Amino acid sequence: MSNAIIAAWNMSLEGVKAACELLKNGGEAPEAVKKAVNLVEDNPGFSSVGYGGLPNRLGEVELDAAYMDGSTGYYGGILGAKGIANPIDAAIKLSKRHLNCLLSGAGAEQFARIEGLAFKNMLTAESKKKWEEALEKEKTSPGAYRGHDTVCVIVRKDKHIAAGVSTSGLFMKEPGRIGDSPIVGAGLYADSAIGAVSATGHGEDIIRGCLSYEAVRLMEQGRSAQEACKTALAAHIARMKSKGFAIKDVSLVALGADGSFGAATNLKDGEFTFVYADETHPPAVWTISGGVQHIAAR
Ligand code: SD4
Repeated sequence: MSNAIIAAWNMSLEGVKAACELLKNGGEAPEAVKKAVNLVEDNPGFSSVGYGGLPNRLGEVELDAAYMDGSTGYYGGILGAKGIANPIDAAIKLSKRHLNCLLSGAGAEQFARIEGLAFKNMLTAESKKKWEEALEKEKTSPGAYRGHDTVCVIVRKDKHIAAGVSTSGLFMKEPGRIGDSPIVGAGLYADSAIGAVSATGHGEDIIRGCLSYEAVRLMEQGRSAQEACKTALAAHIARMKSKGFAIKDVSLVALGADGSFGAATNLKDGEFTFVYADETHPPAVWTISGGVQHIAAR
């Protein structure tokens, strides 16, 4: 099966390019996930992930990240950790463990220290400024801030599929709030025999639908990556609507073991971007138009 990478949001483009090079030079799927995610984490221009991430209400950058290996079923993740320069590195290291592989807060930080991972102050002057402005704005218009986006990367190298995510979560979140990203089945799910899916958007609504697992389950029943994403999201929207509420922003990206890829969103046409690359498609930004139905190159 051919190699491929899909990643949420156009901020992943440089990371995907670097990960493609790595695969071409003999690198394996986990290293490619790490590479693509690290480049986003390290870039303070991407204010929703890693260094320069958007802070919580107290002005602290709390990081969520996870990694799942589709061949072993092992996963690792950190929840609400502070100061770990590359949260995905901690998640990948934790994924070598059978138990104690999902660590929160101080425990995750202690693990990262023992492993010798780098620490730094993740709050840049720019993200501090955004936080101060949000506090100011809130005095007149509560909740008038936007900002989130998770780097979600799925790599298929031969028959091996792996997925990784990293985020600072929702801007101005309550301290201690955890989103979908480090929750296996919600923020990501990978099975090399079937495929992998990863989610971005309002974590609470993604968790409600166990959306990454649900889309992988649909792939197992024979749907392509695209059909699985579209069906899982549409069914979740309908189910929540029947309970009386509209879910907020949710987007999915997927790779199938059958060579398919797909994405779905409930954002407006063109608002959700993702990066895709395989042996015949060089790394490029794509978008969705026509609801969750059509994917067009951009
Ligand atoms: C969260 N899902 O913490 C993350 C944020 C995100 O696009 O992906 N936003 O809920």
